[in-house]
Amino acid sequence: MARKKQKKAKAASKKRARKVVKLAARKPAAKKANGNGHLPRPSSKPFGQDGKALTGVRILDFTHVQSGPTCTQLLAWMGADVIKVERPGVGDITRGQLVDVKGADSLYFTMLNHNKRSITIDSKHPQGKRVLDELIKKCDVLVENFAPGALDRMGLTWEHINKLNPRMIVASVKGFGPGPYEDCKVYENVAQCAGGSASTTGFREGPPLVTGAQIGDSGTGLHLALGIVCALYQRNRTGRGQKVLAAMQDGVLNLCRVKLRDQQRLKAGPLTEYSQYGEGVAFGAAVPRAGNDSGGGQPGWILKCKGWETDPDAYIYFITQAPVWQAICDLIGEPTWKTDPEYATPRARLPKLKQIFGRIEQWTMTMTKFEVMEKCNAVDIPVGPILSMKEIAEEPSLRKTGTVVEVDHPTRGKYLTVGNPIKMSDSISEVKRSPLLGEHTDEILTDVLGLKAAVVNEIKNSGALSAPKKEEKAA
Ligand code: CAO
Repeated sequence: MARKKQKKAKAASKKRARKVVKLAARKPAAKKANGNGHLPRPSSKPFGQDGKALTGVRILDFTHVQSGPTCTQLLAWMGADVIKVERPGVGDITRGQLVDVKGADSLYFTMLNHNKRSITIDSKHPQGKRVLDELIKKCDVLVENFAPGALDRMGLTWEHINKLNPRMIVASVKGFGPGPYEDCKVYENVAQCAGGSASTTGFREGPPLVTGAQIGDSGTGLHLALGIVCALYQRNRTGRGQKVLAAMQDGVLNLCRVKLRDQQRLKAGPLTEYSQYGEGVAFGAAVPRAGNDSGGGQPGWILKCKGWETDPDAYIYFITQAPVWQAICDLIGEPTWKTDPEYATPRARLPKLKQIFGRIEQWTMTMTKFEVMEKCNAVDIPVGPILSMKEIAEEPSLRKTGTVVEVDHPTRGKYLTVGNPIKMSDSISEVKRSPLLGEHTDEILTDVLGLKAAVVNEIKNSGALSAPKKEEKAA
């Protein structure tokens, strides 16, 4: 009986083994375009030499000013063919804003529109509409950040686009999502204020502050770029496009989520990591401005360094992280604080943060911010030197990684820009100059739409690609 059982078990295990062998021997999936479970065989080309992440994706870029262009610039760096549609004669309004070199596109424009092609089309001209319809059929994504309703007024409703090209993704930045403010025009600082950033930035005693980081515009552009890439991925499975919306208020709020966290924590008592707690100032109904307090559980503050009297950036952000408290005490010459119950634990230090940072500042003021950084990093104390834009522009390591790049431009000459901050080992970005207004109009009509020279001329003669003449404008 036992032998019979043994035999049976042996046979079963043999069967299992055969099964495993069979699975392992299965041929690798044939090279298919894409899709779940059908990944192509790993490329045999060296990393960085098999196209870019978004090679083959074509974007119809209707963006202007900052939020939308940030998004499409990122997609262009990732390899998408971005066709920027601009109003004839005028173009993106930023071409002529904050001009520093007369007659040349501004840095505002050039630094937000790298690696794109430009075509001028009057989107309200019947012939211009026809060209746009053809481009919609040839593109994968339409990105826009017009005022609410403007795209519809051009006749480019979702229904119209979806009918022409059901695979097209229509991505928009708007100031607000659906609701009471959905029709409002919005700029950067409006979004910072409406998204909760301004009310939580600045000092308690002062007014709300906007930040230098363009979290409303560039932040929302980043959100939209992620939405587009996800929609492209989903399209691999569903075969259809979709609408993608990134509202600036939502984007800012997403970046301020720690403040909504604190709003809810208020119910449980004062926010002990805010220096206001240590100063004995009562909390109100809403999250207060926290000055330079750290947003996390590690108390921090900005401290003066040597030269602060004349250099507005001779400061350092100092974090009194609990695991390195002993090292901090040794560095600043307060070794007794390591064991003194008044200072030894994070809880005991909370009500005394102002005094403690005052003492640390006496020490940081004896050195430059870079010397403080060197001393602190040697013992794992996290600190952040306040770097000026001048220092950042001159920093060799940022030039080396391509985060700060020098670009040549035919009308303005050489200028510095911020390159792609996302580094990928198999999709390497090169920063190409921004296009001149309408620089690629002919190229796009012939290469992308395949139009013959005679047809291109006919469209040109119709006035759909050029600025209306003065008398037409006046009429
Ligand atoms: N051909 C013909 N007309 C064109 C055109 C083209 N190629 N490109 C744009 N236009 C027209 C639009 O159709 C619109 O006309 P209508 O109002 O008659 O429909 C007109 O130009 C103006 O567009 P707009 O309203 O978008 O531009 P604006 O300067 O008045 O407003 C902004 C700018 C940014 C406030 C608004 O676009 C907006 O709120 N966008 C959404 C939020 C956003 O992205 N804000 C960030 C801006 S960066 O700080």
